[in-house]
Amino acid sequence: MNYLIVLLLIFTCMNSRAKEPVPADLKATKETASMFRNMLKLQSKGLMFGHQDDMPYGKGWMYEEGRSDVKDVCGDYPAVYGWELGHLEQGAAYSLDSVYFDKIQEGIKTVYKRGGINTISWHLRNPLTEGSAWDVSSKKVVSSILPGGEKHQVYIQYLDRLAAFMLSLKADDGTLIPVIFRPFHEHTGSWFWWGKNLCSVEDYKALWRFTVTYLRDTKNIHHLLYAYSTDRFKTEEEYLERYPGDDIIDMLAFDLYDRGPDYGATLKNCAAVVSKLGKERVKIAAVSEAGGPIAKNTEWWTKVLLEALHPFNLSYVLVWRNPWDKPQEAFGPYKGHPSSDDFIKFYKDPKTLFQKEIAAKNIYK
Ligand code: BMA
Repeated sequence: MNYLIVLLLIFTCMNSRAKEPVPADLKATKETASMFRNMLKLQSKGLMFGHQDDMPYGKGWMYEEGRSDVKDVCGDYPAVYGWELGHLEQGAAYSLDSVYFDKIQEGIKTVYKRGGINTISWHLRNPLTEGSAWDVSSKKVVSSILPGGEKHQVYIQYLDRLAAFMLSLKADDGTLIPVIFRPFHEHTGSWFWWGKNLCSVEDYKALWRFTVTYLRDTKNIHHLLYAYSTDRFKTEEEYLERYPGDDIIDMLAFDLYDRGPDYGATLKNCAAVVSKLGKERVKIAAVSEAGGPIAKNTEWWTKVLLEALHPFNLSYVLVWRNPWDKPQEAFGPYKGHPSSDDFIKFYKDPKTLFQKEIAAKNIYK
């Protein structure tokens, strides 16, 4: 009998291992697969806090080693760090937000050492007109860069530069550092050249599929998790209208900024949809960008953001940057900010997770 029980136990263990969630890229590196699995697991433990460009600059400072506006306020770093690669595609030395790409490389490595999570956005220039990501003067941009299009080779060059950057993200021992890559975001709006009114559903999906296939199969890149990230939406159907497929996406996310009194309800509705879909499709669910009027509503952190997201099992909420040169745009707290006391409450709430707690979870193992 004992023999049978042991066999049964072995079988059950093997079976449950076989069912462990895996990233869409079946060749994902070990560390990337661990990050995916652990991020999913962590969703039921708490909501990670993220901040865009937390490391390179903050309110009134740039490149101060170890500094972070978030840490200046609550004593801990964010768990998730957002980075921006716009202008890398042109071979520039620094991003559209004036951060040197070698600083981003170094920073990503530091975050990995700290045990935090890196996520990358890409406001890439318009490859047809050579304008910015916000140049919506032509509806032909997406079709022009797909295979057979007149600007396909330009886009290939963009991707080659992106690939070289991704492949340079290595730890001291040569391990490729897993990152969440979030291109073509807010496509349910029409302010970027890849937006809703600027390309067809088919072309948007084809853009995603071409990009991921090229990076994975031609460039042999297997340390990325891919995030699909809309702007505000009302229904599941609307959310999924341009979804390129479970075989290339790992994270279901949305961006939502507080622009008025309906924010809490809208945030709740969007969070409910992505957490439900994430559960059904075994994908990470997150709020990939957020921001509120924290200077005016000094209790925004607990009374608006946390209040709305508390009921859900989401991976993280990332608030946008604190530009060193545009104080009116600061979405994170900083030393002396009127919302600091409330941010400390938000930090101390058992629901939120910051760097120290995440480091203890060893998410890359
Ligand atoms: C936007 C603004 C811009 C910035 C861009 C890319 O939301 O913050 O100033 O250049 O993101 O980070």
